[in-house]
Amino acid sequence: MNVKERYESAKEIYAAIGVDTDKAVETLENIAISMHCWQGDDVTGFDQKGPLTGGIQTTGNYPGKARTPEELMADIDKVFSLVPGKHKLNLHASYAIFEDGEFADRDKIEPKHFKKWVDFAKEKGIGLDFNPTFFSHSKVVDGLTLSSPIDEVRNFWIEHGKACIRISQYFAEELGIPCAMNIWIPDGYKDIPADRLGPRARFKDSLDQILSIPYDKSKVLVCLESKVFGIGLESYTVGSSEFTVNYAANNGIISLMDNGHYHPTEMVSDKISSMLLFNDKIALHVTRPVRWDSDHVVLFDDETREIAKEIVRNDAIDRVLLALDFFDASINRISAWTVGMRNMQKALLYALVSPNKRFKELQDTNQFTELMAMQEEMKTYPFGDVWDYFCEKNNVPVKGDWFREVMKYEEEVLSKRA
Ligand code: RNT
Ligand code: ZN
Repeated sequence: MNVKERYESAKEIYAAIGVDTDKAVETLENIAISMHCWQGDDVTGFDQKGPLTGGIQTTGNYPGKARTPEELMADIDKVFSLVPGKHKLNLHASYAIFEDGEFADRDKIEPKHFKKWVDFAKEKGIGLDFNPTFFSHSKVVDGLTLSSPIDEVRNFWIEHGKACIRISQYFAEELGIPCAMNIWIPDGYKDIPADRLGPRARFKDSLDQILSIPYDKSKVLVCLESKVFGIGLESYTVGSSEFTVNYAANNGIISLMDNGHYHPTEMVSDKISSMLLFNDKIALHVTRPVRWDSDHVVLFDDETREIAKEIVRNDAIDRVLLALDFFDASINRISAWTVGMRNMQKALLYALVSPNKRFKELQDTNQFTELMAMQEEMKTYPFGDVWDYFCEKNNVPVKGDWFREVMKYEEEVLSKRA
């Protein structure tokens, strides 16, 4: 049986439990995931030569990492050719492109330093998202940025934040697609602080100042990402969950939850419903924490599926800004990206072909025996046939065929990068 025939058979099997697979496929086609540019070069960026700092880390030295904007764009292009549907590209400020010896520090970057990215996005017909880069820079003093007690340091980063809002609005205006701009700062302390309030008060004031510049809120969707700890910042982080959720709620911006940023048994999938009840929009960084915020590649695993279910069955597809955030330098980076993107889509499709209404009814009528039985049965439904059809319909390789393309690209392109 070919892909289409297998799909037709699967469609009948799903229809028998009231699931419309055609509709699921169509819905998935319209979900754009924001793909992070930083998987391609281990979060290095182009604006400075120093190491990755900020309590995050890439490990591994698989050959072939992108060294220039051209290489990174080519790699992203390759990934997009292997991932079904149309998505967004998520940039960091550190990926500014300077030409002819020109340089602007983070407090002085302008839209023109991202023109090449805009041209790239226009060519692909995709939107851009953005992130100020509050790490990997000499102005991060004693591990602090927007919460620094040193005025000069704090002001530098406030100017950076403002510059990034202007760049985000430029993206939105050029591309006609709103730009999500996510603020995450690494600020924190390795050991028990003597003052927990002061840094948070300074962070709050810094955010107020950044957001005080005029900008179009329908074009720039400012998000704020929390974190529980970082490497070398084990005892205290300024931008904790309580801080960011409260700040966002009180200032009309969007809370961003990264599922690597909580205690290991705390699940983002369980937080989504509460956040949806009190917010028009929420944002996510989907990643895979292994024992800590290790940013492993997103798999088709329980938590990814559970996150997808919460988005789909709560009718929140249009209210959740969905982005990926991982960086694995130990494997082929094109493959890492492709696996993560396709898995996020698989998780969404899996949720879309679940009889969600029926399951809710079972819960509300206390039929937990049947609920468990049915949910387990779903796991061996012909989901793969629907996924394969989705890939074929969207003109990307079916099953593992994409991997051959990656190997060919490795041989022809990546292996030539000395
Ligand atoms: C760090 C945060 C943040 C970064 C990226 C590079 O823990 O998750 O989102 O990973 O901005
Ligand atoms: Zn993140």
